[in-house]
Amino acid sequence: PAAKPALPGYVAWKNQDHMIVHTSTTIETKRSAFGTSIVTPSDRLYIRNNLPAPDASIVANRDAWQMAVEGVRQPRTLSVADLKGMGLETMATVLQCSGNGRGYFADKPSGTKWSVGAAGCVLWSGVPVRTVVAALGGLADGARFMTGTGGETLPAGIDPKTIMVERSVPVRTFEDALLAWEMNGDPLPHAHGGPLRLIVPGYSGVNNIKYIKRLAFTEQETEAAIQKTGYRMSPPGAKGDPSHPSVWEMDVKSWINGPAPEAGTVKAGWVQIQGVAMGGTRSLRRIDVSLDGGQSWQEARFVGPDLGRFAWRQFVLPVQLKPGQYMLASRAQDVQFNWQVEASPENGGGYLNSGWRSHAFPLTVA
Ligand code: MSS
Repeated sequence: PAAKPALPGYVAWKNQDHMIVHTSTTIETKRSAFGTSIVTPSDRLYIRNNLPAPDASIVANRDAWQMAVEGVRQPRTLSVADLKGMGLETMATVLQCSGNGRGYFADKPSGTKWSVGAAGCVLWSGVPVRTVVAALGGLADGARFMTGTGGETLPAGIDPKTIMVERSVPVRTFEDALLAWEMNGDPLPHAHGGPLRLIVPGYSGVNNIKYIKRLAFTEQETEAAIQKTGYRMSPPGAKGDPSHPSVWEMDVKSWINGPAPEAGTVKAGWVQIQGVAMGGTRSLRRIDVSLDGGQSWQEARFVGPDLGRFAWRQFVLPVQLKPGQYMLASRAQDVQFNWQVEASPENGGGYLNSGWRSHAFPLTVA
C-alpha cells in the first residue's frame, strides 16, 4: 500500500494513525477516532489553516503576546498576562470547520473534501470577552460587529485584505465569546492558535480566530476577502459576494461514529451504535438512530455529562443485529424542536453540510 502522507512538522505531535492528511494545512480526524468520552483528544483534533501558521517562536513567551482592543470606551493593548489577571472561565464548544461534510455534497464544490472529521468538542479556558469589554468601559457607540484579526505575518507586496484572516460576527456574540489560552488542559497549542484564540461559541470554525492580535467592535464588517467574498452561502457554482449570507451559526447536526465506520463490517450480536450530536447554538432534546437509511427511527440515549449548549453530546443505541446489510443514520432535534435536516442546501463553497442522509454509512453484519 502507498505510504500515508506524513503529518507536517508543526503538527508532528498529532497521532498519525487517527488523522487523514488532505494537505499540510487541512488535516481531519478519522471517523473511528473521536472516542466516546465527549472531549476530542488534542492529538486527534483536526487542523485547518488558511495561511501558513506564524513562527512557533510566538509561544516561547506566551504571557507577552499582545492584543489590541478597539471599539470600546477605553481602547487598550493587553498582554496575555493582563488578560489572565482579568478573569477566568472554562467552556466546552464544538469547533467545526465551515466546510465539514463538503465531501458529501452531490455538486462536488471545490475545496477540501472533508467528511465528518473537521470537527471536535474542545474544552477552552480563558477570559470572557464581556469581562474584558466591561473592564475597558463597555462597547463604543455604534458597534454592530465583533471583528477578530489573526496574528499571521503577511507576505510583503500583496494587498493584506486579499489574504489576511480577519472575520466579523454579529456584536451580540461577545456575550458568550472567550479569549482562550488553554485547550483540553494544556497551554493552547501553537497549531490551534496559541498563545491566544478567540472562541465564538456556536459559530463555525473560521470565526474562531487563532493567534488573535486585534479584537475590534466595529460599525462595519471587515473588508477582508475572507469575509467579503469568502465563507458566503452563494448559489451552487457561484462565487460569494456580500449579498449572500455569511457562514456564521452552525446548525443542529449529528452523525454515527461506530461501530466500524471505516471497515464497514461487524459480527452478528449485540452492538452499541454510537455517535455525536450538536445543537449549534441550542441544547439538544432528542436523538434518533435508523438502521435502514431513514425508513424507520428509534430514539437513542445521550451518554455522559451535558457540557452545555455549545458542546456536543455522545449518544448510544444498543441493538442486536442479525446478519445482513444496514444503513446507519442519525438525526438530532434541538430544544426548540428543530430537527436536523435530511439534506442541506447545495452551495458554491460547500459550507454547512448537516444533512443526515449524506452522513449515513453502510454496515455489513456477518
Ligand atoms: N485563524 C487564523 N488566525 N488563521 C486561520 O487560518 N483558520 C480558521 C480558524 N481560525 C484560521 C483561523 C478556520 S477556516 C478553521 S476551520 C479553524 O480556525 C480551524 O481551527 P483548528 O484549531 O482546528 O486548526 Mo474552516 O471554517
